[in-house]
Amino acid sequence: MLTNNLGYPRIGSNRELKKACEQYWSGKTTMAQLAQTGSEIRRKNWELQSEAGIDLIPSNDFSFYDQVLDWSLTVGAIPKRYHEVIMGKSNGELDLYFAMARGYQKDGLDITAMEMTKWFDTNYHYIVPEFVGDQQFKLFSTKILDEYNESKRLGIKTKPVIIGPITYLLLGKEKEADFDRIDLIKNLLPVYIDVLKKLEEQHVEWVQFDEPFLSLDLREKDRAAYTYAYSEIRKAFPKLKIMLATYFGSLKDNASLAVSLPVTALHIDLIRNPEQLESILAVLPDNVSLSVGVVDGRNIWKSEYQLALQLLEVSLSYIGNNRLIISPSCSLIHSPCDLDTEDDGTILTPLSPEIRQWLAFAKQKVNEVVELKQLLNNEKDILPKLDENIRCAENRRSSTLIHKTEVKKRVAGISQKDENRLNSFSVRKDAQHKALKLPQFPTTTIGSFPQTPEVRSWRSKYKKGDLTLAEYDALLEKETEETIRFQEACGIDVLVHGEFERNDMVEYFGEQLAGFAFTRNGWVQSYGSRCVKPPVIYGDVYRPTPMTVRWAEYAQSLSSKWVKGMLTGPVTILQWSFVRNDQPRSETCTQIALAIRDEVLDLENAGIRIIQIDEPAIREGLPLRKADWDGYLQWAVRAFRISASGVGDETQIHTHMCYSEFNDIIQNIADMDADVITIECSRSQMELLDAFADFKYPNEIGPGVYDIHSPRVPSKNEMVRLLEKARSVIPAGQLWVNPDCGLKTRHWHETKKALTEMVAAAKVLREYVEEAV
Ligand code: THG
Ligand code: ZN
Repeated sequence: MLTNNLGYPRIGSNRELKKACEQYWSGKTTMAQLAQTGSEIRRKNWELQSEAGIDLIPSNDFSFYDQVLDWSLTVGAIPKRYHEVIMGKSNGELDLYFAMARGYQKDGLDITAMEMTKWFDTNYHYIVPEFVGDQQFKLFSTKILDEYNESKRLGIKTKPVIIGPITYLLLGKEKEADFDRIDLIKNLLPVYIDVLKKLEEQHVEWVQFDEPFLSLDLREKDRAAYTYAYSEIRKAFPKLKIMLATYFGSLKDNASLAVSLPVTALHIDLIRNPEQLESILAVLPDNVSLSVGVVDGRNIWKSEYQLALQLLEVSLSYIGNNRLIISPSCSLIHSPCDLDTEDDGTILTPLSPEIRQWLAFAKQKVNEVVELKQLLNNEKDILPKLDENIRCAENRRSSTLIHKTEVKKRVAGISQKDENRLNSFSVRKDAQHKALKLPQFPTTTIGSFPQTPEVRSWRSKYKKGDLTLAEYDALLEKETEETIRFQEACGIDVLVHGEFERNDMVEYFGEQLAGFAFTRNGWVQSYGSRCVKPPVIYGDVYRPTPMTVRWAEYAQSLSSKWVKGMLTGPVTILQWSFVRNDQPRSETCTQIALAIRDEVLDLENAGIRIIQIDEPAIREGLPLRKADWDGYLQWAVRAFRISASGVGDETQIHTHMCYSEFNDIIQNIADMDADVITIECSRSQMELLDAFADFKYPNEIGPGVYDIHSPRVPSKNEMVRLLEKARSVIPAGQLWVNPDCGLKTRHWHETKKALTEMVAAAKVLREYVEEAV
C-alpha cells in the first residue's frame, strides 16, 4: 500500500511566490533571487511531504506562473510572436516564459499575452496553448528534469508530474482554421518520449500523467488518440511506472478506455464521484494499481475517516494491499496551504475554534492520507486519531452553528410567485422608461472604480486598528463623492458609487452574511501571482442586516442622477466560496438567493431604482459533462430569479457577466430575465453579440465597448465603430453603452480618459439615430 500526492500548493504558506514574482516583474529583484525563492518553496514542500510519510511525492508541480504554460515551454509550443523576446537576452527562458504569460512591452516590442481560461470547473486559470496546423514540437525547457534532479539532491526521490498528451492538446486552441489539434498527437509524442528518456536516464521510477479529460465528454477520435499515445509510450518504456491521473469527475463512458490503457496505476476521484469505485474495481486489470482519491483536494473540510475507510476497505477487498494507493482526490493547489498559519501569534484568525476543528488545508490533508494508511494497517497508537476524527465529525453534525430552522423553512416555502417578476419585460420596460427617463444608448459602468494603493492602505490600517471606523468611513465617503462628481462631469447617465469599501466582492458579502466564516491566510492561487481567499460557507445562510444600503443611499444622496445599487449574485457567491459538503450546492445557493433578495428589497425601499446583481461565474459553474447541464442551469437560474424578483416593475434589474461564450446557454441567460445585461465582448470585436442577435434576445443589453483588462485607452471612434457593429445586430432601443468589466484594477488617469471617450461615442450614436428618425 502506498501513499501518494498529486500536487502541492506552490504559492508558499505566506504567499512568498506571489511576492517574489511581483518584485521580479517590477525590476526590484534579480532572476537569481526569484529562482532562490522557487527552490526554497520546493524544498519545503518536498520535505513536508516526505516527513509526513508520503511515498509518491510530486515534482514539477511547482510553477512560477502556470503548469500548462510550463508544459508548453517543455514541448516547445512557443507562438512565433515571442521568438524575438529571447534574442540576446540574459534571462532568456524566464523572460520568454513571463512574456507568454503576461505580454511584453519593452525594447520597442509590444507583444500580447497568451489567453487564459478556467481550469475545468475550478477558480484556477491556465494559459491556453496555441497551435497552428503545421505545429512542430521539440524539447525546449528542461524544468521537469531540473526539478527531479533537485529533489534527488535533497535525498527525496520524486514522481514528476506531466500533463498528459491528450489533455495537453485538448486544453489548447487552434489558431488557424482547418485542422483538429488532436491530430497533432503524432508530432507531439516524440517530445514526450524524449522527456521520458531523459527522466529514465536519471533513474526515475514513477511518473504521473494528468489526464482529467478522461472524466469529460470525449469524441471517438480523442479516445483513439488516448489508445495510440499510451501504447506508444508503453512500447518505448516497458518498465516505467506510469500513474494515469483523472479527477474532477467520473470516468463513466470512458471507464473501459481508461482501464484499457497500459499504465501501472489509475487514479480516480472518489470525492466527486464515490459511486464510480465499484464499477472501476470490477473492470480493473489485475496488473493495474488503483489510486483512490479519498481526501478532498479542493475543499477545506477535514476528511471523515469512517467514510474514507469504507471506500478503502472495499478497494482492499477487490485488489488487495499491493495494488492500493491512497491519495487526495486531485492536486492540492486548490486548497489553502496550512491551517496552522491561521494563528501566527500576531493577527488573530477570524476562525472560531469550533469551526477550525472541522477544517484541513493542504498540509493537514497530506497527514490525513498517511493516517488513513495507518488506520487501514491497524498500526499501533493510531486509534486515538480515529477517535478524534470521529469526535470532530460528530461535533460538526450536531453543532448549533449550522442549522437554522427559520432558514430551512423559508427555503421550503418559496413559491412560484417569488421566482417571477410581477409583469413581463415588455410591461416593465415601459414602466422603467417612464420612471427613469434615460436617453437612448444610456451610458454606465460595471460598478467598481480604481482601487488605488491609497484605498487599500486605508482598509489595511482600519483592519489593524490604525484608523478608527469613523476615520475610515470619512475617507471612503470622500473617495465616493469624488467618484460621483467625476461621473457627473463626464456625462455618464447611470452612476455607481465605486465600491471603495469592498475588498474581493465575494469576501465582502460573505463577511456580512450569517453562515460564512473567514480565514486570515487561506489563500488559493487564481492565476499567476494572483490569489483569492474564498470564504467558508459552513452553515445555513441568511442576512442579519443590510449590507450595501448605507453606501448606495449615501451615493444617491449626492446626485440627482440615478445611482445603481451593486450586488453579487447567489451563483457567483457560491461558486467562489468553499461550500458545505453536508447538503447539495443548490440548497446553499437558494439560501444565498434569499439573502440577496432581502438586500435588493432594502435597496428598493431606500430609493435605489436600478440594482445590478452580478453573475460573472454563472457560466463557469456549468458541470463538466453536458448531461448534467440542465440540472445545474435550472437551480442556478432559479436562484438568480429569486434574488431579483421581489421588486416592482419600475425598478430596473441589471446583471453583468464576464468570460462570455454565451452561445450554449443563451436561453438560460434570457430565462434569468434581468432587464439589462452587460457583457464582456470588446476583445472579440462584438462577435459575442451574435449569440444574442441570433436568439433575438428580448431584454436590454450593454455589450462592453472597451477592454478594461488592458491599460490601453480606446478612442471615441473605435467605440463608435463597435457600437455601430452592435447596432447592426441589436435594435438601437435595446442597447446600453459601458466598459466590459469593473474598473478596480485600472488607474484613474486611464479610467477618466477612457470613460470620457466612451460618453462621447454614445453621443455620436445618439445624433445619428435621431437624424435617422
Ligand atoms: N473574485 C473571486 N474569484 C475570482 C475573481 C474575483 N475568480 C475569477 C477572477 N475574478 C479571477 N481574477 C482575479 C483578479 C484579481 C485578483 C484575484 C483574482 C487579485 N487578488 C489579490 C492579489 O493576489 O494580490 C488579492 C486579493 C485582494 O487584494 O483583495 O488581485 O474577483 N473570488
Ligand atoms: Zn466582468
